[in-house]
Amino acid sequence: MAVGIGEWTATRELNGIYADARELGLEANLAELAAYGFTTIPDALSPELVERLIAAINDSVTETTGRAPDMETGAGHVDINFQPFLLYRDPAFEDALMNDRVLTLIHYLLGNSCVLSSLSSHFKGPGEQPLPLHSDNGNGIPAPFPSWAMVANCNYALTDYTMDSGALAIVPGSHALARHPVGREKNLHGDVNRNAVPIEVAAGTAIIWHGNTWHGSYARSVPGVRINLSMYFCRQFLTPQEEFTFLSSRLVKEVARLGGDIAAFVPAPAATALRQKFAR
Ligand SMILES: O=C(O)CCC(=O)C(=O)O
Repeated sequence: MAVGIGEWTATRELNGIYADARELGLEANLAELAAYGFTTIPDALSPELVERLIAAINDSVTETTGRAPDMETGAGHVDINFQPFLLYRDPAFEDALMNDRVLTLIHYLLGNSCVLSSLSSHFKGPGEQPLPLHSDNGNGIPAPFPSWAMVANCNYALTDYTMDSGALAIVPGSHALARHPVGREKNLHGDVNRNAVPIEVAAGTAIIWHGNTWHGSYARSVPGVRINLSMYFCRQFLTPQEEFTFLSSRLVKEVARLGGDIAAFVPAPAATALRQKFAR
């Protein structure tokens, strides 16, 4: 029988998060996160939202590489084309972010005060370069890592993941090692790390991991493209990576009110809306 979750003072914040997880049917996911450092939620995104996200990411790829993606062959887009700063590009990204099941697991890992660090895509065409295994505790977090997560990641598969198609790779249990991989431990080709496993899942699946967990992705050896949406979260005291997060919205509004140029400080739709508001 499941325990009745009380107003326990020793686990004050966890009580509500655990209750949410139970209500959303996520208790097995909590066990997987604790034991293996990662978990998956099949059908986390509807097929319609997957399509909207792919269209918005393809627009970004077209803009940054100068070529529209060829979904059938992937020609012209070799290896990974990293697409950063997607949050403000299209409302589809906000819809993907506001996912109850994903956010409950992220809160379990990072606490309710966590913040979104970045929203990006690893858009991958055929090629030979895998993304080497790493922990997301980059950016100056030295080993030994704490056992609790400083950062956490949700990787939405927007196309089917198989090893050949360039799936995510994870080393189960590596969160407990509390350090970065070194030397051949990083390898996903040649002298490979034999503890790495391909996460073979259908489009629409969310893969969530503890920031200590070693992961990377295989090279795509077949025609076509593999597309993900990567939502990276961090504890409140770390600096987020997304554009504009270091700015005070009140200050930007004040500059706009006084007729100053705010183009460099907010996304284009927000700049237009603010200009219209203060032109009245
Ligand atoms: O899906 C991928 O290609 C790798 C994702 C990754 O390494 C990351 O988001 O940190």
